[in-house]
Amino acid sequence: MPDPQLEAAARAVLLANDAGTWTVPSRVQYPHQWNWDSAFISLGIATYDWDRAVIEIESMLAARWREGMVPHVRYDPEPLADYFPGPDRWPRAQGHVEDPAARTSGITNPPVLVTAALLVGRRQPDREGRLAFWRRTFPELRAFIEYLAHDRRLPGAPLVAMVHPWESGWDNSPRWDHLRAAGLRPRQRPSRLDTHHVIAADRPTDADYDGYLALIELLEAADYNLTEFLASSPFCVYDVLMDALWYRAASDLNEIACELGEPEPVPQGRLSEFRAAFEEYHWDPDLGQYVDWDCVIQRRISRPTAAGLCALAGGCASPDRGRVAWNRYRELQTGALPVCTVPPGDPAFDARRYWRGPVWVHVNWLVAGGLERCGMPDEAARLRRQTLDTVQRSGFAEYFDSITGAACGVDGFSWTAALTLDLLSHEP
Ligand code: 2M8
Repeated sequence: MPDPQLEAAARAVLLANDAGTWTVPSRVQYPHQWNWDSAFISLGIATYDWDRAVIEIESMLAARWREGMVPHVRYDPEPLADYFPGPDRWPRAQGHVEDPAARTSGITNPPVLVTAALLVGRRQPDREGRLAFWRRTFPELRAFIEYLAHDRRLPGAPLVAMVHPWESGWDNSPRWDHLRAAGLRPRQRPSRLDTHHVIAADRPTDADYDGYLALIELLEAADYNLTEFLASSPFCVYDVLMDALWYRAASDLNEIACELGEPEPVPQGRLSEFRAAFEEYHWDPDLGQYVDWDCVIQRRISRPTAAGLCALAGGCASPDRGRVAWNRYRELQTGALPVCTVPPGDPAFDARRYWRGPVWVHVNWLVAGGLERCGMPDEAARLRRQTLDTVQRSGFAEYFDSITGAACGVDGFSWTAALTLDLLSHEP
């Protein structure tokens, strides 16, 4: 398919998934609004309909909590029966939502939405229109960044404590296998809906879902208070990607403030303190990779995955270490397509099973941005082209088999289509 046809097909996917003021990731599998999905989706929509891209971001912000958190899911009241878990699993969460009419989950996602607001804004050539959008959204974008910095801060480090694998968006990554090993059981175990449209062998296991649901119960019991949650939870991590994307979002928020003539909301001193902690907690000198940190047992989760490479997009990692990490990972992923989320030599590797090895377009988009920041523009350009080739061959799938390149998960997936548009728009 030549690029103009690919572009038209990508737009058609986004139009088909348009729910009015937001875009669902997939009509069949995820019929609500997802936080970081909408951020990536807005980047694609902005290539052809700026006003609609802005609405995508603002409708997500409209589901915010009084504390400033922007939840990971905003539920559409219509298709509630088509997705599990629904808002009934998060009853106390509803008491935190600012808009009494909105229904949300009780956890968040990496704050890509702030970065999307900067990038989408920049696509508006009319200065007044661009500034008006930033002025409207600035207070909520800022509150989201501050929520993560304060309400998710543990004593000792200025990093972001993450309380549920769904917050990372890498649900069943081997990075979170210690949750499965903890053997938590939820009080109730209703039947899952996610295996109706995708084969069970490609999705997280029932044991993973037990952990996800049990953590929701612990969060509910603590009424979303971090200290209370920690008293009983075996899961709390510094996710390398959450931290990196917080840093990126904080820097991008400063840039928006500068455009608006406002003082920097996140002072440089705070950013450099964050950078130092990022290196201390996340760099694994033996692996030569950025990895995650388990806040419960106070140790690194020493497992190389593509999350550490995505983190290079945050701009807080050392470019020298970034180059080491990329070169090591390239050796590890021999035999698989770039960038497989888990390298083939890892005992948990599965080329098709969700976050345990496949290739995802938004992962490659982040890694390519990180390679550029670390001074590897040619590698970045090659990866972007390889990513477009995969989509050309296999379509706008949710994700791709990292050995064969075959489409996996559900088809007609929004962020795959949106980032295809963004990648095409930057092609030389
Ligand atoms: C997946 O996560 C949801 C739970 O939030 C699920 O499996 O039901 C992940 O791939 C996540 O990263 C993504 O944001 C979401 C919607 O595309 O689906």
